[in-house]
Amino acid sequence: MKPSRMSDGGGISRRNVLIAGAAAGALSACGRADGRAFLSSDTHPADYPTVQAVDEMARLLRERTNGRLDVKTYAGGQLGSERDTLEITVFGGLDMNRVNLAPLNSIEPMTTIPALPFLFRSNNHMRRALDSAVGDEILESLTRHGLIGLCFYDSGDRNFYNTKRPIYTPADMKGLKIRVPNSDLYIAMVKALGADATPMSISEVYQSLVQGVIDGAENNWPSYESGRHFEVATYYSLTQHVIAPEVLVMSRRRWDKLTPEDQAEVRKAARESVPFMRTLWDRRVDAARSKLLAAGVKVNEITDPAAFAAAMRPVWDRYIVTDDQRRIVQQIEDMAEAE
Ligand code: GTR
Repeated sequence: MKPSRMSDGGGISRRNVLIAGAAAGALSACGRADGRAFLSSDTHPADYPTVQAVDEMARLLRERTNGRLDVKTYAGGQLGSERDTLEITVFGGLDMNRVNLAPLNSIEPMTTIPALPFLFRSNNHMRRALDSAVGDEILESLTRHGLIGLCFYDSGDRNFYNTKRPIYTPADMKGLKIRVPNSDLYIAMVKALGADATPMSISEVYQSLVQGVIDGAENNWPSYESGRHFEVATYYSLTQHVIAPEVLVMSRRRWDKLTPEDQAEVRKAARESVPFMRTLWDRRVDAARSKLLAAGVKVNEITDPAAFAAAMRPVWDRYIVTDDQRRIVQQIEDMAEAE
């Protein structure tokens, strides 16, 4: 496999070194007797389910270790984009990071699996698959890149939204400039529908929509709402093309310094924050949807989901190339959606 930008330790920008320095300063300021709270990053605001779930994990850790283990999250993208903060996490400037799988796609092929278009048949199917050995194997694949995969969180289904028109068929996508996360897989998905793909960090999307640099993007209801993208891009079309999860990772450098007992505590608390997150997530999706419908967002179902699936299918062949990937994809497809 090609060495990744992150795992080979190359390409770390001066800006990231500065951020890491600031992060380390913040860490020592936390001042625990035995060291410090784990410092974590999240692009979402403090009230978002991913941030709340890591807060719940922190609460469990404090409770079980008498406050010896703790997590402090810097929310709202304060420490930088997902791609930049992941790089910092790999070399140990940050202890933990909650990101989507998209920015990991370029470093580890196994992470592209859950981001394949129309792979999961429902949110339930995604939850079942990732709760099984399949999920463990994908998390484990991160270890060779300097990251410990602790757990997956929900991210619901992603839908296209834009400033121009409702999307009913793949032909309606033609010529639209669509923002995607920094992932070749996402670029290929959007191109397969005949649109232009513009990768950028989510923090730049609102301004880019206002300025007309892009016509639209794709995301779940809660991100469409919390980033205020709906104020500008008022057409939200329910393509549900991807149900890729979020992931919580820890820096392997920090992990290796923990005792096996503390590692077990961290894993356990992370896993136990998952059902908590799912409850918050379901509520948040409902709340975001109701709020945006009331705000006048123009929502539409797509005419023929199979047409979108067929147009995006070549992406599978391009990104599913190893035997391990094929085996996992097959296991997911064979899995029933519910017990
Ligand atoms: C959100 C996800 C973020 C980020 C964002 C994006 O759904 O929660 O972690 O990946 O999408 O599109 O950049």
